Amino acid sequence: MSSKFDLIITHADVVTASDRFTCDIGIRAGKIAALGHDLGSATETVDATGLLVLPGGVDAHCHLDQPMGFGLRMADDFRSGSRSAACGGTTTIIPFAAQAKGQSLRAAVEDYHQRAQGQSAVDYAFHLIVSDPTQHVLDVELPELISEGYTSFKVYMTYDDLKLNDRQILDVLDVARRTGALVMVHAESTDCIAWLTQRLDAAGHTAPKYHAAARPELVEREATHRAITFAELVDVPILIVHVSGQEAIEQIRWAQGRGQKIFAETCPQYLYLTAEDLDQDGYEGAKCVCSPPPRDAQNQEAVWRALAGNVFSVFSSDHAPFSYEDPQGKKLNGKEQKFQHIPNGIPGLETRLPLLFSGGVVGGRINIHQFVALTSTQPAKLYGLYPRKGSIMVGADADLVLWDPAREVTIRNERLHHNVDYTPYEGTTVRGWPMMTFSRGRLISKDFGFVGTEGAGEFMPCGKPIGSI
Ligand code: DUC
Ligand code: ZN
Ligand code: ZN
Repeated sequence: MSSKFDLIITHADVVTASDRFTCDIGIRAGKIAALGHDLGSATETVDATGLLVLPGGVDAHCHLDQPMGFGLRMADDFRSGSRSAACGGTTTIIPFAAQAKGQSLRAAVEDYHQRAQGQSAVDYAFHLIVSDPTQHVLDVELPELISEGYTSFKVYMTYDDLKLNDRQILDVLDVARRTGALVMVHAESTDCIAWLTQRLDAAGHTAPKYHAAARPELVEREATHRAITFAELVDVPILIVHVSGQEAIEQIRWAQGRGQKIFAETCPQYLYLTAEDLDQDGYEGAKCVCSPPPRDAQNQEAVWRALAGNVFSVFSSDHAPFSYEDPQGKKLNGKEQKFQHIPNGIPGLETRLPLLFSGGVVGGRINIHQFVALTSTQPAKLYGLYPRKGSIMVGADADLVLWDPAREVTIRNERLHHNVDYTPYEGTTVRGWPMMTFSRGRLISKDFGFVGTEGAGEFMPCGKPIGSI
């Protein structure tokens, strides 16, 4: 093999989940081929002086072009979503192939592949959403799909079109125990939400701010505890997604303290938004409607503390893109909706890394290795993509971010690359931004601009999870 590299990144201040060292990075055929000094010649050289070099971000919870029903449409497909990811320093996305009730899981996966095929600028894998665990799904489809590389799936404890009952959750957990797959749980108590929603509606409390009142912390706490109990009963690890605050964290800490393998994820909205953001003039609060809802400043601090204390393994965006001025989005059918009919979700693929870096690393709450672990290494491990993704080592994909830790940026939607007409973080100033992003050695974003190729991203089957708390 010739010693010539396709690309050498020189003076790289490399930061991984465990190490920091300075070297040159030699890249050949999309892989990291050498880490060292005086690597010889290359077709192209990039000088990384003054920048950190991080493994590309892995956003393990985002929704793109997910079939919705109810006249709703996600604003981002794989093209715009992956563009936005690239410009935010994320080189791997894991959205969801969602089974509709009555649909075969296999059909949902095939449909989702068609939506992704030839569209994504970054590499991608799929989680499954299991909404209809028939005997055939449990005995045949799910085990087959797991063996083909769809090794994680989400179950919902709320949302009428997606939720499973307790018995169904146990059955699905049992498949995970037998196959080694990882179940992600959306933990909110559906009956409590329905009961509260009815009372609020009857009292005429229908504005966006009542979304938070319909889903108080105890709703999340109860479901989190129930999910943990089910996992103990079945004897299987689970991952609780989008944890919003103190009460759910207490349940997770308790279970982890007892030696149970309970993994957890949180998201930028629980660090930067509060329920007050739902209480803006007019209907503007709809822009921040997501579930679980943002809480308050004390809960934000609780989430920061839990990040620092390694209660969380994963930091994802939960990008669920619905435009504000869209009759298929937040203003469904062209009208301001009662809170219970506002589509849940906010955009966040592009702002995930800067928000955590700025508040966490610059803010002195987590160290830089925790930042890399939460945003790249641990999701890659838990979802079976490591070591191809999630680290900087010889043989890994050359997915790299050249990160300027001093760059101050005021977030403006007009500078983002998603297809959503707002960002909930408009006007927020952060420090730290990805200045160059490489996907398998190809430059895909530079100086706030997308320079990649839609369709160059590849689908990756996932292996079994590796991870510890
Ligand atoms: N909540 C979810 O459960 N999924 C998508 C977005 C949201 O807010
Ligand atoms: Zn969810
Ligand atoms: Zn989600």
